[in-house]
Amino acid sequence: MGRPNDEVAELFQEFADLLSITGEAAYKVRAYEKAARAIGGYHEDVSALDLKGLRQIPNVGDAIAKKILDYQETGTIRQLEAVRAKIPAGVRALTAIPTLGPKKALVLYEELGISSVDELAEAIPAGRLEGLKGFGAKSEENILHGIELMRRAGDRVLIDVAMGVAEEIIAVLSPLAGRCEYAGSLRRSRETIGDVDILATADDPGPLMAALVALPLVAEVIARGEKKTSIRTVKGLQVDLRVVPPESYGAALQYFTGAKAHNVRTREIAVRAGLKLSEYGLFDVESGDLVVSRTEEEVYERLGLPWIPPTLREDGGEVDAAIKGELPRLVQLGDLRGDLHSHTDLTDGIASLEDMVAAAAAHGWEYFAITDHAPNLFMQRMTDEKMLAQREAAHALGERYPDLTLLHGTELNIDADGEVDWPAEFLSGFDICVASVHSLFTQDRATMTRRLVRAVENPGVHVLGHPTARLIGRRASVDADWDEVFAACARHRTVLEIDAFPDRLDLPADLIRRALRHGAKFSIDSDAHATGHFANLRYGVGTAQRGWLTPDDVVNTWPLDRLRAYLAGS
Ligand code: DGT
Ligand code: CA
Ligand code: CA
Ligand code: ZN
Repeated sequence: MGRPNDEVAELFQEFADLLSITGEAAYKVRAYEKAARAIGGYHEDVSALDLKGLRQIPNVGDAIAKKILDYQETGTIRQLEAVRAKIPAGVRALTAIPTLGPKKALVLYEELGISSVDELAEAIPAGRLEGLKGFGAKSEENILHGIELMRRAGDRVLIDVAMGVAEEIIAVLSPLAGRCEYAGSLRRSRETIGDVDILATADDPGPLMAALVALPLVAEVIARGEKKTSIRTVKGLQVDLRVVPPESYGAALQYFTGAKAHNVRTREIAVRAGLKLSEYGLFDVESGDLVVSRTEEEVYERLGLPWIPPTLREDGGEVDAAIKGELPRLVQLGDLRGDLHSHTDLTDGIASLEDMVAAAAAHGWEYFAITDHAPNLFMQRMTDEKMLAQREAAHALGERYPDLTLLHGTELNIDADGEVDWPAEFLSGFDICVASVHSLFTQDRATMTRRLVRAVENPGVHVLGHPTARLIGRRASVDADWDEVFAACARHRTVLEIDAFPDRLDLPADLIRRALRHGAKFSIDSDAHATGHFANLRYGVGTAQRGWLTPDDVVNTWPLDRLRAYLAGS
């Protein structure tokens, strides 16, 4: 995805948000939101398209295309600037608080002059909202809880944002460096990233540091030195660049990959062997001589360990497993043969069935499931007729791709009691059914557990989609007795999804490990709503690795026959 597309998408999303705050008609707001998503997911660089080219983008008509031309010429959109002048940025930030919509944000601003999240967080306990129309005690409590959730996510960013920054920097620095890689939490594939750590080798660090601070994405140079330079990007993300001599690269990479707790364990092993491990190398304590440090493999080997994959380095038993020679052969991106969850523009996707299938074929998948939303997600307006027509179209389309098996499926909605949209007979017409929670996220644990288990037990349900329903930094995970849910999954051969969307990564890694102990199986799915979303699978794989999964645990690494046989037993 090109950066200009992201930038333009962000402008239209902001425009939509501001229009909804000013009370603009919902259909108009939605039109801009849809356009924003379509632009973000479009394969061509929008900053290089003319009016005709822009009109080719789904959901982009004349009016929106002209606004993009305006952006190409001026770097902004006139109409957006006009509403920006009326609504302070902090008011828009209020709408990011879960449960606080645009109408309420405007009331808070107009009645109380509140124009930031911090002001609101102070105003509620001070009683300033009392008597304000539309704000009861319950809604105040919900707002405070929402603010808490946002703050806990803190200044950390989602992994795809950090990855985009890291890759852009590495692309520029690589030609000037011997080696250049990202380390830290990004290399460990944590779900959120505090800052980006980049490590490079060079005999003279000067040119690398100069290239970093000269990048257009740099908003501020925090510190500039010989060994380390730190910058802050225009979006507020910190990047630390460390440059080391080639001969200490392995030790430095090991050190700066972390996690801290893993480093403590490896350092203890070194100490017991009469060695000292630091970011500069592995040294003999007595003589002070450098033992090794050029590669990570050498460092681990000298400690008597096999190389440990970064995604396991959290002091979660990986060092003991390494000592015993019991590290898992982790699932890799290249092991995946297909994708079991995707959407088209029949519901909330932005690409047509034809485009999604063409992209899946180009990706080299052996099988690919289209799983548009089922009718109970009312805003998607699905009907039996539309679904059956799509199935026909998919079958016809499948003929064109002899190497790809198209699976026609759906994403069902798990209702309050664990029932799904259609009866068994209709479900049996699908090749695959994903079932997910899309409503009533706050049921108590016992009710939610019963609800999920019921869905898992349904013979027509093959995959439990984004099982915790969390949205990172925006919505907490549902509360359930997960051991009961996972045991049911293993018993009924219902696959647990690892949804690869960067704001979901659901199941999370800790629950994956728990589910693994119950013998459950997993699928790493893109949940793609655009052709560009297949790229997110790398984060799903990273999460699966953090859950210690091997290819055998992940059903979409299996040949289709094996997958079908497993699902048939559910
Ligand atoms: P983040 O940035 O919060 O997402 O997480 P990390 O793990 O990237 O943490 P960061 O950026 O503070 O440091 C990068 C790595 O450097 C960290 O994973 C381990 C290593 N490191 C940093 N400070 C220390 C330390 O005081 N002791 C040890 N043993 N390692 C450290
Ligand atoms: Ca970091
Ligand atoms: Ca750092
Ligand atoms: Zn869903």
